[in-house]
Amino acid sequence: MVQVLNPAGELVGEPPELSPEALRTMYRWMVLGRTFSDRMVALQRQGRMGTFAPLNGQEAASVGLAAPLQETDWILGSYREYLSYFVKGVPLLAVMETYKGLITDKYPRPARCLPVQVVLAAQIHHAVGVAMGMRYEGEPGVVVAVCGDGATSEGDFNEALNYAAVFKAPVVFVVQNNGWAISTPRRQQTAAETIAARGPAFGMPGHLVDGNDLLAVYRVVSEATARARAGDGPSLVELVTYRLAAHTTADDPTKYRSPEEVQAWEARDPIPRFRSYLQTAGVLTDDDIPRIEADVKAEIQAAVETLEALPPPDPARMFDVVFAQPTPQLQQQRADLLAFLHRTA
Ligand SMILES: Cc1ncc(C[n+]2csc(CCOP(=O)(O)OP(=O)(O)O)c2C)c(N)n1
Repeated sequence: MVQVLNPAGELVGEPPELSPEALRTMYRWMVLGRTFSDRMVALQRQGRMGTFAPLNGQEAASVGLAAPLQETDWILGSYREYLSYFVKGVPLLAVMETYKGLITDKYPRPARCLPVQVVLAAQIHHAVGVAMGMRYEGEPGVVVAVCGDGATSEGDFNEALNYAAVFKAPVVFVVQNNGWAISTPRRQQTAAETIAARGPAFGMPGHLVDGNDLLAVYRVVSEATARARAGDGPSLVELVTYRLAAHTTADDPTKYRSPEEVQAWEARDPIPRFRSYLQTAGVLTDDDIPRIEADVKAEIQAAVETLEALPPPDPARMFDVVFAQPTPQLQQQRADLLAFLHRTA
């Protein structure tokens, strides 16, 4: 398993070359991810947000897989990848709108992220499609396709990896192995020793990485994207991490896992690990820590205020964003809804 920092934050491997500024920025992203996740859960509990998937515990994985990317690269992820999306340039508001059940138009094209996917592993196929499209168009860039351990059992995941390896698509497949797929433990997902071990069977390298070690994730994803960029084909990267919170706000994890298991992973929390390393290295001062915390809270608060000041959505719009050319059935449904709203106004 690739590791650069041990759980105590001590250097045990070769760190990637990063400036103090870049290290501080990545720390800030991790804190923002945790704070955002907690705030979204609180908003949901207050009836101000829809069902939400917290990412607590997966901040190193989420930041480390996105931070090495270039502007021309894409990330296609699931409902738990929003922190990677923020790093890539998607605004907080786009994700908040999505989880509130609104149709968002706030994904900036230069961020190169497709809207978060809920259908497990569907984004893995799309990622290979985007990568092949870029190759045909002669565009630079690689695609990072992200999913959970549960999604690796989908046919889509396996078909996409097979195709990508055969055609040397410029893709990096990243699996956030957070131990659980709702209540299904990782050991019931595959009889393979590791998910990474399945890479060579598809004809691509497989890397097993400590997903709670930001520097290890950064280094391995950098190497895998460099390989894809050079035309040498895809890689499979397994990030071993843990979902410290519930699957979603609709889940109660105490029904299927022990407090001891959770406590053992809390001791491997990625944020204190990285913070301790940065403090020892003199990159983060005692003043920086509360300043960053206050700063991310203010950024999130501003986004919440913008979200809650938005005018109510136009109900007809949901029919307009399905197809470029709406089908007759959709047009009929749209007309029926508008007539109903008019009658009952
Ligand atoms: C095709 C499909 N089947 C089932 C579901 C229901 N479902 C939503 S999340 C989930 C578990 C996914 O686990 P994993 O891939 O490990 O990702 P995690 O939620 O742990 O990040 C399931 C079964 C779905 N969204 N899509």
